[in-house]
Amino acid sequence: DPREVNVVDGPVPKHRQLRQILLAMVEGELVPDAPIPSERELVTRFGVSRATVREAVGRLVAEGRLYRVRGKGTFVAAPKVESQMHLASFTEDMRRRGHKPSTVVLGADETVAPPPARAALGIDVTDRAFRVERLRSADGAPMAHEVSWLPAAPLPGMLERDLTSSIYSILAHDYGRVLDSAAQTVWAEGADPLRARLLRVPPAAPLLVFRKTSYAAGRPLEHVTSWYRADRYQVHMTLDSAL
Ligand code: 16G
Repeated sequence: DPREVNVVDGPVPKHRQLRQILLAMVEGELVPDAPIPSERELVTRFGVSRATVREAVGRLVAEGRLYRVRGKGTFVAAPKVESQMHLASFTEDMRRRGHKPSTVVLGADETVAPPPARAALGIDVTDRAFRVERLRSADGAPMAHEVSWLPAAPLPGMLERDLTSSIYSILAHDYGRVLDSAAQTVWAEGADPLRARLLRVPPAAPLLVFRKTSYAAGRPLEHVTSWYRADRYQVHMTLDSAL
C-alpha cells in the first residue's frame, strides 16, 4: 500500500523515492484520468519540498505516465498499454497492467525451422522445431500477432499443452526452464493486409515489431517475432550511461 510507504533520508534521492510511490499509485489505486494528489498535499503527506514533488511528477509526465491540464492539475495517463523493457510474458505483462489477456492459437506445428530461427536456436536442419502462431488480445481487442519458434528436442509434448495460456509458465512449470535473458531487436512496420485484418487495424497501420531470442541458463529456447499495434502499445526503458 503506497500510503504506508514514506520518503526517507538516505542514498536514494527523494524525488526518485517519490516517483516510485506515485508510480505505485498510478499502477494501483488510481484509474486513468484520475487526478493525482495536489502538489501541496504531496508536500505535506511525504514531508518533502515542492522542488522534490515537481521533479518526481515532472519525470512521470515526461515518461507519459501522467499528464497535466493547465489550471486543473495532474492526471493519470493510460491511453496505451505500456511495457517495461524486461523479459515478461504477454500474459503476465497484461495482467500486471490491469488488462485481461486472451489468446487464439492460429497454428501449432512440429516442422523444420527456417534458417534464421535455426541459427538463433542453435539447431540444424535435421532438428525438429515447434512453430506456434498466436493472436494475443487485451480486454478482448487484438494487441499482437506472434510467431514463436522453439526447439522440439528439449520440450517433448509441448504442442499438447494449452497454448492459449502462457508459454513462459508452461516452460517453467512443465519443463523447469525459466527464461532469464534475451536479445531483442525492435523496428516499425506498416501492417500488411493479412495482419491488418487479424489485428483489426487499417492496412498499413503502424505496428511495433519485436524479434527476440530468449535463453534459459544460456541455452536458446525461443525465437519470437511479435507484431504489436502501435496505437495500443508502448515500451518504456530506463537508460544508464555506458561507462
Ligand atoms: C511477449 C513476448 C514474446 C513471448 C510472449 C510469451 C515481447 C515483445 N514479446 O509477447 O516474445 O513469447 O510474451 O507470452 O516481449 P506468454 O508466456 O503469455 O505465452
